[in-house]
Amino acid sequence: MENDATLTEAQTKIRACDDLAALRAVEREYVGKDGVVARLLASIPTLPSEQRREVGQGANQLKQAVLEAARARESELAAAALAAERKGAGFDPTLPPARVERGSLHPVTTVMREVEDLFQSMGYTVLDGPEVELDYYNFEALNFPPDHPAREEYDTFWCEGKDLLLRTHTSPVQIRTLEQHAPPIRAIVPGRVFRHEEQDATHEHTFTQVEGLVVDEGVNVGHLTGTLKSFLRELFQRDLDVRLRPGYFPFVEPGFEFDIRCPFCEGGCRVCSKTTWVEFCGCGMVHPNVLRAGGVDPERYSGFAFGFGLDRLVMLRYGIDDIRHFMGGDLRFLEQF
Ligand code: FA5
Repeated sequence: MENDATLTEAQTKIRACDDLAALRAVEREYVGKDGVVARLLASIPTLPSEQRREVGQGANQLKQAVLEAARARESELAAAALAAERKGAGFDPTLPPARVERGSLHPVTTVMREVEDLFQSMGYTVLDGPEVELDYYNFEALNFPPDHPAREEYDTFWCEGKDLLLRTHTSPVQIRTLEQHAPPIRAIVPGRVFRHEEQDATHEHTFTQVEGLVVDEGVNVGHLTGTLKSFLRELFQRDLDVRLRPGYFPFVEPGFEFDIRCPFCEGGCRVCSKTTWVEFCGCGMVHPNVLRAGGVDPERYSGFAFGFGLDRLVMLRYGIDDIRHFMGGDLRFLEQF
């Protein structure tokens, strides 16, 4: 009963408000920190226990009703303000709308999508894997036993507990893919990787790699080089000279470094450090131990894998001289794409 009278009083005051500031003041008076409702709730502990429940419920109902009335008045005020603005001389419906700023795709995203499209057109599936990875997938199942010196080449960000880490490459998804899919497998895995490295013009602590994995009967090195050459031809729209050098990665045997002839020069430039060759990726034939770790019989199946750094490819593509631009957040850089 008492609350009914309070509510009627509040509703009258609310309806009388002509602007938002007045409305907020009435709201505070009733439902604010020291308002009517707060005082009602604070009185509960002093009441006889049989009255407490009723008073509590009453206070909450009062609060809801006041808030509802305030919202309704707020809508009325907003509608009235709009109507007034439209009537006034200041409103010109023929003016163009305010310009909406539109962003653009990051160059790494653009090239990533192109790479995905190219591989999909060659029958590859695009897969994904976790960025926070287990030691098992990042190293052990890839044939890096504990304390193997090759682990040192991947300056790892460890999570607490030593079993979890930020993946240092996309290769752990090789094992995850072998575990989940039976051959024939033809997949690429683009994704972010992390290394605790000194940053410079070509090294970031967070960068993007694209892993490739093909496993089937009778796969050989010719398939590996043919695939990478076709991919690069499509990407650069011309044939580039390539070369294979021996390279060591515990999860491939034999392992190679795959270089491409510098797309920018003939006699040597800054991009290729005057050598005319640019390192493109690490690759090789999937090691039998890796196939076994993924539950695939190496007597029957063979495969190739490669992993390239997408950021460096994007740098080559657009002639970008410093990898740090990618995550620098400088709009003068980003707006050029
Ligand atoms: C690897 O990460 C192997 N997982 C690649 C691989 C896959 C080999 C499958 C065999 C089979 P590597 O550490 O060389 O290899 O890195 C591969 C590419 O990532 C490099 O060629 C380079 O383009 C890029 N990369 C490496 N470190 C950085 C860095 N700090 N910043 C930017 N790009 C980097």
